[in-house]
Amino acid sequence: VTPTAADRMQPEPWALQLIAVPFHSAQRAVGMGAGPLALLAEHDLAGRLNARGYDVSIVEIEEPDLRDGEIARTFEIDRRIAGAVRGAISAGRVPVVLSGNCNSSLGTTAAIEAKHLGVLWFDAHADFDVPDDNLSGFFDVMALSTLTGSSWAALRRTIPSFREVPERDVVLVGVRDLEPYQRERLECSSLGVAYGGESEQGTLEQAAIAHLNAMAESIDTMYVHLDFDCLDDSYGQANEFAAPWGLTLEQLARIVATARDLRPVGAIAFTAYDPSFDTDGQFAGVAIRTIEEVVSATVRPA
Ligand SMILES: [Mn+2]
Repeated sequence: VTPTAADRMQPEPWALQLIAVPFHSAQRAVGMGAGPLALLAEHDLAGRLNARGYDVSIVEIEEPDLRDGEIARTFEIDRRIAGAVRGAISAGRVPVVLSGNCNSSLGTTAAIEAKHLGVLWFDAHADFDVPDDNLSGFFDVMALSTLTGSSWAALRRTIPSFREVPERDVVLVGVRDLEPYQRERLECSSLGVAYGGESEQGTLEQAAIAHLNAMAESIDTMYVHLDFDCLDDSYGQANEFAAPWGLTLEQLARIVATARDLRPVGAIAFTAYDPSFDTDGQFAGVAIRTIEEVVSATVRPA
């Protein structure tokens, strides 16, 4: 597969479009929904990227009608994300989504121009529940199963040009905080999984790279999705679900660089930073560094 589609869509690869999606369970600025706003307003993310040579523009997704139900609002947010991502791409900017929740991936991937899109997804969790086995009632635990076509069939198709990504075209890295039913669902799937966890510390990176190499055969463009809780909790607490035995920044940088060398990156997302669990502000600095490293590994300034 030749990576021409993405070459065409990145005429000015130093121009970024930050797309703020400040929602948690479709509520604005609540919990993880406050993360994108804090990174932009309090930690000057745009200024930091500017200083690295990027031309940065920011848009924020507006809050949907609060009279609608949570799930209706969630899909409306995703339809709006798809519009913002499409706008960024036609303006020659690489979309960088800052989202409270991981379901932003549904809108973002819908708008990426690619014949065969692959997904590199970093997360401590699988986000792979389906409505029939989910116990938490937390919609976002179904983000990846919706993206891969196992959940919410009618609603996901309301996102313009949404396409299901085949499970074999997804590499999930750092997943480790799993209920037994969730681990079983992963093991029965075709996702390329590089598990985190104590006994996987020595093999995680190798496994991720092997899965990436296999996935590259069938895709032409990559979407990179990073839930901040993929990182080891020694960096601080990204959100209420932070877990030990996660990725180091060095591992993350090497995996992302491998991905970039294999296929062009069409869009990037950073999700799930909850400032209310980062009481000393330690994780905010880590989040900014993570974004700087992943962006500079994937989007090269001129
Ligand atoms: Mn997640």
